[in-house]
Amino acid sequence: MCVWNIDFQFQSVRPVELHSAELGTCDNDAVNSNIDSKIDIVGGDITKLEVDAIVNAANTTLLGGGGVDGAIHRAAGPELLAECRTLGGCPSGEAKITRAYKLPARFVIHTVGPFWTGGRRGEAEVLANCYRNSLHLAVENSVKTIAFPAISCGAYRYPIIEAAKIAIETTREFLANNDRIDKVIFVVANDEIHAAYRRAFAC
Ligand code: AR6
Repeated sequence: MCVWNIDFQFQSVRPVELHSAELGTCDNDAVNSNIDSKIDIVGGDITKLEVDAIVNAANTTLLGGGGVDGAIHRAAGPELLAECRTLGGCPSGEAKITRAYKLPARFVIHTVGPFWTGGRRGEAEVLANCYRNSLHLAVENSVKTIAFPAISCGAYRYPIIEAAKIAIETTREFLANNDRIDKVIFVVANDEIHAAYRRAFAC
């Protein structure tokens, strides 16, 4: 049995009421407990995090948008858009990396989640690829600490419980096969998403 304490720091420019951390238990073995010690779930604004890389839930143009994409571009400044213009867009499920300019992070990894259309168009695989490809790109760039927003859970309308399962499962699988990432932080923007991640994390 493994036990963990979900690390819960709340820092947000738009405060949302979130419940305090809970102690969870699961029936997984010691292998999972080592992997899970590298995963944190925190509430707040991803643009504030001092990590090696933050992940952007972008669109295929990589030229900015609303939601977390808009927040990242606003906080990073216009040089981010200038670098994104050189990248030629990004297909869904893939990832591209840029510098982070005025952000406290060193890099932004831009990935494009699937737009939810009912689940029969490979949305789950595309979403899993976002996490996988972002983590691979992180390793290629010597990133040790990385923060993800809830990709596709806003404008792209992915069901949150399913998306949280994919985020946690894909990340665990990656960390089980690769020891070059020290910390993966899932940044949750509200109570509903926090609850979904907490549930997915509890096996
Ligand atoms: N920090 C952390 N999470 C955030 C922040 C923030 N500052 N702002 C929003 N979220 P969304 P998507 C959460 O819509 O569904 C854009 O226009 C938000 O509450 O940003 O993948 C792109 O250009 C939600 O839980 O991304 C695309 O066109 C999560 O981030 C499209 O939206 C993702 O919501 C992508 O849609």
